[in-house]
Amino acid sequence: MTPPPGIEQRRILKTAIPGPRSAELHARKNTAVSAGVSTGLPVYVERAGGGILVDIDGNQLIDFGSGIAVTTVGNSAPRVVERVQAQVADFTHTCFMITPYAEYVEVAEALNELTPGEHEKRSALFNSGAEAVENAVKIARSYTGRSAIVAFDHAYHGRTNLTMALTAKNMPYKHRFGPFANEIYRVPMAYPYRWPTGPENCADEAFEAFVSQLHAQVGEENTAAVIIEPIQGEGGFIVPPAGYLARVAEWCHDNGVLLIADEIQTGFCRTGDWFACDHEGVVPDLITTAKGIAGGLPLAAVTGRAQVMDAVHGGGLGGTYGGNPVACAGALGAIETMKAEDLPARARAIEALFVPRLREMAAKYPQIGDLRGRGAMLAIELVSDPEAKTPDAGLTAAVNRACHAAGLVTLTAGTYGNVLRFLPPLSITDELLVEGLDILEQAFAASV
Ligand code: PLZ
Repeated sequence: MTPPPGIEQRRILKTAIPGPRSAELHARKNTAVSAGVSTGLPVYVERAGGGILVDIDGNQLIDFGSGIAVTTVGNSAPRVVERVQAQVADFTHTCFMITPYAEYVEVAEALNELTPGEHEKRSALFNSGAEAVENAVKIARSYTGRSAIVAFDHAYHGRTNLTMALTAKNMPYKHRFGPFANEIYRVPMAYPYRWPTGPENCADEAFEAFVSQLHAQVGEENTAAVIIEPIQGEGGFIVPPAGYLARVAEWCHDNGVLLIADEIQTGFCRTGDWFACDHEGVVPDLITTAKGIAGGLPLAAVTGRAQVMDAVHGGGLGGTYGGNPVACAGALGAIETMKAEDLPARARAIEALFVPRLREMAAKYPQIGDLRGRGAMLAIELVSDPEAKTPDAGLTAAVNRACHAAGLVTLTAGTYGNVLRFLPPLSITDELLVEGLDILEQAFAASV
C-alpha cells in the first residue's frame, strides 16, 4: 500500500539508540510516571507512518511491532487522518447514551457485516480490549443465565480485574493484584510445539482434555461461555492445530455454551483474513475486537448474534466514552483503507516474504525451536536445548536488544518470555521488511 506522505521510508540512525534527547526525557518519565508503567524501548516518538517511527533525536526506526498490532493500516494513514481531523473539528463528544451520532451506527454496521457469519448481528462499542472482553462476559452471562467462563492456558485477555482472572500469566499481569474475579476456569491450550506427547497428538488430546476437564470441574450446564484467542497473542502466537477451533465451536453449540472469539490481536486483516476465525470457517457467537480497528485510536467492540446481544436489558451496556465519535471516525477510515488496499492480501504477502527468511534462519540456528503464526502475525520460539525445548528468555532478550540498537522495533511474548514476535504495519514497504530481516539475522549472529 502507499505510505503516507512526509516520512521518508528509510531507516536512519543519527545517534545511539536511545539517543540523548530520549534519554533525557526518559529520566523525566521516571520521576513523573508510575514505575508500574514500563517501556520496552525508551525511544520517544515524534512522528510515525508507513513502516517508520521517527524519534526526537531524528532517528528513523523500522517498525515490526505496530504498537502491539494496533497500527495495522499504519500510523497516520491518510484516510484515518482525514476523517479524524474532520470529526474533531465538528464535535469531540456527546456521549452516545445521551445524544447519539451516525458514526457509531456506521461502525456497528461495518462490524456486523465484516465479522464471521451471515446471521443477524448487533455490536456495542467500548474503549479498550479489556473492556470489550468484560462486556462479552456480561452479555454471555445475561443471555445464558449461567456464570462459569472457561479460558485457556497461555491466554491473555486484559488487565482489569475480570480480565486478569482470564489471563493466564502471573508476571507481570497478575502478581500481587489478587484476589481475582471468581467463576473463571482454565483448561489446557492446544499448543502443538509443547504438547507432551508430540504435535501429532495435540488436536485430539487437547480437545479431549478440554471436554473432560470442563465436564468434571465446571459442568456444561453451569458454563456461560468459552473464550479463546484463535491465535494466542501475548501467550506467544500459539496457533492451535487446524480443525481444533471448529471442534470447540461445535462442542459449545451442542452444549448451549457461547463461544467468544477474542480477536483483539488477530482481527482486522492481521492474519491474512479479515478475522482469524475466517481461516478455519469458525463462526463464534460473540467476537471481541480492538487494536487494529481504528488506526491507533482507542476503540473496542463486542459483535454477536442479535438474539444474544439483544438479551441484555436496556441501559445494561455502555460507558461515558464508548464509541467516541473521533475514535469511530478513525475506525471508518481504517476499515475504508483495509477494503480499498485489500490488506488481507497484503498480510499474506508479508507472510510469503517473511517465512522463507525465518525458515533459513531456523535451519541455521537450532535455538529457533519453532516458527509459527499467520499473515503479518509471525513468531519464533527460542530454546537453549532443542531436544528438551528449554525456553531461552535470555537469548530472546539479547536478540531483541540487538534489534533495537540497530533501529528495528521488535517485541517479545510468551508465557516463558522466549518468543520473538513480528507484527509489522501492513503499510510497510517490502524494502523495510527485508532490511528488518537482515537486522534480525545480524542480531542473531551477534547474540548466540
Ligand atoms: N485480548 C487478545 O491481545 C491486548 C497487551 C499489552 P487492551 N494485548 C496487548 C499489555 O501488556 O498490556 C489484548 C489482547 C487480547 C485483550 C487485550 C486487552 O486489550 O486494549 O490492552 O485492554
